[in-house]
Amino acid sequence: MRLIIMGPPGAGKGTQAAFIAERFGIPAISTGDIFRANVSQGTELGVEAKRYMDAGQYVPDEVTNNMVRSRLAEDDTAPGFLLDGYPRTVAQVHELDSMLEESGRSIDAVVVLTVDQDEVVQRLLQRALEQGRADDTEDVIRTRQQVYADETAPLINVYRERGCLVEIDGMGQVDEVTSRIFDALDTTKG
Ligand code: B4P
Repeated sequence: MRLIIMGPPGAGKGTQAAFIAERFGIPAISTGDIFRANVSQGTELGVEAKRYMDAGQYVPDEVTNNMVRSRLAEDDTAPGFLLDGYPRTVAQVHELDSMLEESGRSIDAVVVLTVDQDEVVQRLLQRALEQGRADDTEDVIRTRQQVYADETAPLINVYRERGCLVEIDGMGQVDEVTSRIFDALDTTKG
């Protein structure tokens, strides 16, 4: 399975990505996690990414695309992969298309989690208490939501037109959402 999971900040992408990856035996590749790992290791990439992440803005496409290109070249992606949080812009969609075309691969399904905006702000404020992420303050969360609406929401139509969109209600308990995703993906696989 080659999958993408999308949704606004706090929709539960990272949470559900772990379950999907385990179920299908594929790596979950989270661009947010890779950036955070670089930030905590103080790499050049981390220093650059941190400036954008702390402000709730997207890291420039070129930086993100190069990072994903080298990750998708690793051997563990041969049986499939789940991209969590990538692509996030139309330019990233085009770049991903060419990366996949070069390696003779394609995406099977794009899972989109739909959620209530105010509810997810509460989730993220709760995460701020538990994990202390720098981009989980209320102001930055609202900025991230706006950036998502402007830059990423239009991608839903791109994948709908390609016939691979799987829309999932992301509200409710974590395990309820997981079941909805598994049911939908089982149907998709036929
Ligand atoms: P991400 O790490 O992708 O951040 P996110 O949108 O907050 O999603 P995350 O996966 O962490 O949270 P989730 O919804 O699972 O990106 C962070 C930043 O990195 C971006 O703002 C950007 O700067 C940069 N970046 C990443 N990718 C990029 C790209 N492609 N291009 C440019 N820049 C990029 O979960 C949120 C919380 O909700 C968790 O605490 C979870 O426990 C909780 N939760 C989940 N499901 C729940 C449920 N059903 N009920 C209650 N709580 C739930």
